[in-house]
Amino acid sequence: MPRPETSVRLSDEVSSALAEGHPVVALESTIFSRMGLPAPHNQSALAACLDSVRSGGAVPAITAVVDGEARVGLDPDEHGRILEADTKTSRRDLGVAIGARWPVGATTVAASLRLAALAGISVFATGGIGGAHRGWAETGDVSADLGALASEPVVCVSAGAKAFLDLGATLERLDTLGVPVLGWRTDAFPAFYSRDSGHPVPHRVDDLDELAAIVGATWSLGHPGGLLVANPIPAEAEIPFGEIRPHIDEALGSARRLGVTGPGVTPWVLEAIREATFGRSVPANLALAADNAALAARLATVLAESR
Ligand code: PSU
Ligand code: MN
Repeated sequence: MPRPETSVRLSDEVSSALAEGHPVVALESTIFSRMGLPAPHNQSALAACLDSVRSGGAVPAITAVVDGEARVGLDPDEHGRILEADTKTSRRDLGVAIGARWPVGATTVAASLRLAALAGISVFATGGIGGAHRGWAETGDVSADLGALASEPVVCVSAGAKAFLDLGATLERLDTLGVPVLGWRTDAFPAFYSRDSGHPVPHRVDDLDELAAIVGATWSLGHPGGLLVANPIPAEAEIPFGEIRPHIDEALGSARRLGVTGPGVTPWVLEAIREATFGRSVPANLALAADNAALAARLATVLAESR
């Protein structure tokens, strides 16, 4: 069967920014949905990320499926659709979401990287990527985010990976897949709420021009996929790993006992951590997401200038 033309709808703002060579930063939508953060914090996170991208001089492009249409860049009156969304859409689900005309599909990192690549956007920001879950050797639960990073030519800025993963195995898998992992002003791979997971990053970068040069050099060598920029949570918002780790262990233990598996694990564990930290995990989550969006905007600006 002949493949039909790719159809991803870009907002007017995103489409003119790209045409004029202005910096654009793609954002996912799962973290802004009810599955990422409870209301009203999801709305605050969305506002903070949009604001960070704009303050950094770039145009934000939220990715999602809305009324069966793949979208890059949403109008403000559509933001409510994302905040209310309860259908997680990974890269494998995109064709289903469009073909079966889902009302709303909140895109994960994997799906967002695909839509960003189709739109021609080269910088993306999120909170933390998915990766190899603890016990992945038995369950096989390794996020499609990793495969997408390996094949979609987009730089992903994140605060490392989700804190409750097997971060050592996640880094090993990124190595196997050939994804460059760059620690932004850090030697340690961050663990979302915490600046140091205990695992080193393969490379540290301290300077924005150098970061842009590394991205340029990587792509000039024909690297088919993306790069991961690991940006630790701002120090003032951090919950140290030693402090959050027992809560993570507890949350994962109860998820297992209750039979929560697969894509359901993340929303469930995030909520359990929020309760265990008396809500402290929420401002931490907001701070790191906004900081990633700000760094992504600065990188997109330097990359746009160098083109
Ligand atoms: N990290 C968070 N909250 C989230 C996610 C990550 O703190 O909601 C989402 C992102 O959209 C990420 C997805 O791409 O979870 C990965 O899910 P899975 O492990 O099911 O692939
Ligand atoms: Mn999974």
